Amino acid sequence: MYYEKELETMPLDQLEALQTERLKKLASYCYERQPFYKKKFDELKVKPSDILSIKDIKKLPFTTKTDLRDNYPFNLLAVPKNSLAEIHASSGTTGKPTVVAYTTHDIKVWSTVMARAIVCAGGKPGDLVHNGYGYGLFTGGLGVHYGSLEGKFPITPVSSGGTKRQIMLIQDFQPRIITCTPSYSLYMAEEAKEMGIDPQSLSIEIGIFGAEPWTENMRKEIEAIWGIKALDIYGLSEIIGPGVAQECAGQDGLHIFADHFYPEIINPETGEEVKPGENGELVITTLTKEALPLIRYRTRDIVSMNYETCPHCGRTLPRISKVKGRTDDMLIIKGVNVFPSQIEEVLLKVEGVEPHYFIEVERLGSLDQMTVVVEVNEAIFSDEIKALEALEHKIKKEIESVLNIGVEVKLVEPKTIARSEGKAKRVVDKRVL
Ligand code: DLL
Repeated sequence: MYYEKELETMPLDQLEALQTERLKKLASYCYERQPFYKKKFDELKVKPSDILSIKDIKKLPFTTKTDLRDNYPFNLLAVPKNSLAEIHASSGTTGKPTVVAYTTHDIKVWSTVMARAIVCAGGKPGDLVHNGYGYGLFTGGLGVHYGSLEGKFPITPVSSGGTKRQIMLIQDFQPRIITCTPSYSLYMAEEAKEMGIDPQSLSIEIGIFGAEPWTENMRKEIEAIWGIKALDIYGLSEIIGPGVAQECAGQDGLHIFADHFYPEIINPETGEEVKPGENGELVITTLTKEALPLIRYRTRDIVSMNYETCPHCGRTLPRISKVKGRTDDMLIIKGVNVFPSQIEEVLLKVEGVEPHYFIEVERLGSLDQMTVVVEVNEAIFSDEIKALEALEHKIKKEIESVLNIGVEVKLVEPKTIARSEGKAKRVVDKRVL
């Protein structure tokens, strides 16, 4: 099933022609309406008329999160503030947030790509959506909301939190689709069990999970606990929100809606494009946005790209891999690059370990010390100390063989690690760097 069949299945040469046409328009649009881009183009001595094909995108400048911060709040707008429809802001961990703005046209694009995403995940018009993404400045809640209205999926705008109440509503309303972060879905399942309800007995068949990294092993856990198909959705506020890319039931990469969001994968150090299949930083150009279009935005997310037509669903829209990490959440421990996802992948293979963990990094003297804190299930926890120690040792060895550095592992009692209703915090870095 497709939402916009022609656009989702067009031959790649036609897609490229559409991207070229849109990029040419975009280059002029940004040059004329965003002084920030005029300045950048002029510095690089590139003019909109130099853009003759999508391949010429390489002539254009990159845009970074810092550029957005420097232009806070409205200096990057391409339209007057009074013609906006909606303004969001992405949570800044330090300093000011970054502003995300939409015209009515942009909201329509967002609604459409989100409707595509729900259909791509297996949604059929009429399916009830239980939306557990937070509403507010975070784009998760409203993005799914607009897509549901557009695609004619009745929606319950539950937002995040009030977990026991969410379970009651799922039981009573019987939605087919649930949307929330993968970590929140685990928390919900746990609360359901506490209420004496088996999550598998509930009506949910499809989960559309994203907004944070999650591994294949995490997917298996979630699918088993809920008895559902768990599909990955990717997006970021600066580009539009959720609905940039979506997995189909083939679970082999996320179809990126490349008629609206042009993807490039680059080596984050050199800025050069990497080959299909190689890992690199995802860079996105918004081909159709009006309020705040971005050219070659550096997402910092690490993915690889697959341009083959999907054998499962027939979409030609290229596929990005699951996000493997972020250039800025890569930990450098004792000089070795470590992504939290590598640790998650190992942990969730071990029998008796629960999908709740975090990674603590400290500096002891001049040495980095990484401790993986993970919950074990009741059965293991009530075992003898010896058995616990043996498990700790086993996990330590397995992580060390993947990372090639020494780590500490600390097993903790079930339900002692804080649960997340949104994006889970996996790393506590106590080093003063
Ligand atoms: O998280 C938008 C979103 C909402 C996507 C709901 C999917 C579902 P931000 O808060 O701006 O926007 O955070 C964007 O979150 O650059 C990634 O690092 C991360 N992220 C988003 N989706 C995924 C995913 C929303 N499926 C940042 N896998 C992005 C891994 C993801 N990381």
